[in-house]
Amino acid sequence: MTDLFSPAKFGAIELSNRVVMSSLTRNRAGAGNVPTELAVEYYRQRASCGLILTEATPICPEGHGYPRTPGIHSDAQTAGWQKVTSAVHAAGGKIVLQLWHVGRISHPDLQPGGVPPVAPSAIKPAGKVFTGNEMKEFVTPRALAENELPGLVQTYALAARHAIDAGFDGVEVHGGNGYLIDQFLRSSTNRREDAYGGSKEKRARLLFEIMDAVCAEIGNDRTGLRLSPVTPFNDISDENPQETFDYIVSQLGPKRLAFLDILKGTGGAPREQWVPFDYRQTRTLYEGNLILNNGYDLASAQADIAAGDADAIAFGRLMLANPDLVERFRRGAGLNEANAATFYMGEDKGYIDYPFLTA
Ligand code: 8OZ
Repeated sequence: MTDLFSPAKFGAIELSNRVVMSSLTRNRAGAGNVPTELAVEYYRQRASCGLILTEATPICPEGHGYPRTPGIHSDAQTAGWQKVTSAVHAAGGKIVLQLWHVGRISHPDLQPGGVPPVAPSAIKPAGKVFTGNEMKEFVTPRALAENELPGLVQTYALAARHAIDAGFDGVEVHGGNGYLIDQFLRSSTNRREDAYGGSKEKRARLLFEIMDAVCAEIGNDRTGLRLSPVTPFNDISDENPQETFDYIVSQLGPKRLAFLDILKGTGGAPREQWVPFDYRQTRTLYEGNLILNNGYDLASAQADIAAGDADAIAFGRLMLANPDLVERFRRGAGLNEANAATFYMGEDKGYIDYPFLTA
């Protein structure tokens, strides 16, 4: 029977179990946004899960919107990631790099040349952004011109190539959580009147071009995608999420990606506040390996795997706080609590010092 501890094959990537480490932003990169030795240790400690999805990693300088997020656009960053992938592989794990561009979720203080960030449309997000020193109001982004989009697509493909050069088993394109690709997908942030805005087909066009370019560069069997149909995180929404995302996932099947990774619900908000969305419909419409994420524990993860609703389950807080989560699950052992005060920024504390089981 398929259970959480059984192996899986996602395209060219072989997982020893179906416990996935979710992508987690930790804001601990070193100078030049290069992953540090601490990152090597952090990921090495978690190599016993079936698959590690790295923290979101900007594909270009304009893709940054938070301090100390490691990139994949310089040689030094690629070399830094190489140390991470070597350590994870030596420990028997698999690791995929999450490719990220924040779009409008940035600030001139975080942009090369101090210019406004880019987005599908010039719509300012509500709220504030941490620039490294202080919280500042978001600004109105600059709408990307249609003739800039082929270059953006190629930037994703180049970053995917750098990821393979750095030894990753594959990449996950970050198409969720209100960042650039999601800003194109969802109607509240995309008011374009060209071939990349308007109907769901046009809003999804950039995503499909990016997926095709990345697949052509590194292989569909090493390419995954993260989507989050209903999270309002980063001031985003869609007029009809079920229709938009049913269309998207039905078009993705034939691309034969390694996996699709869906963030259910709204991120941190309680289940009662989730915008209704039928994830079983996603399962039916998407022909391929499906990772589900958000708020799972051992029992609910086993239940969804046993019911065939997902092929693997991704854990965020639990993987953050329990480097040996798989072993703890196997034994039914107690779990460390995650300390939210050390999620973002800082150094080793709350990063590489969560204890393993001792016996
Ligand atoms: C939390 C803080 C900063 C970034 C995401 C990359 O939600 C993120 C993120 C989450 O995908």
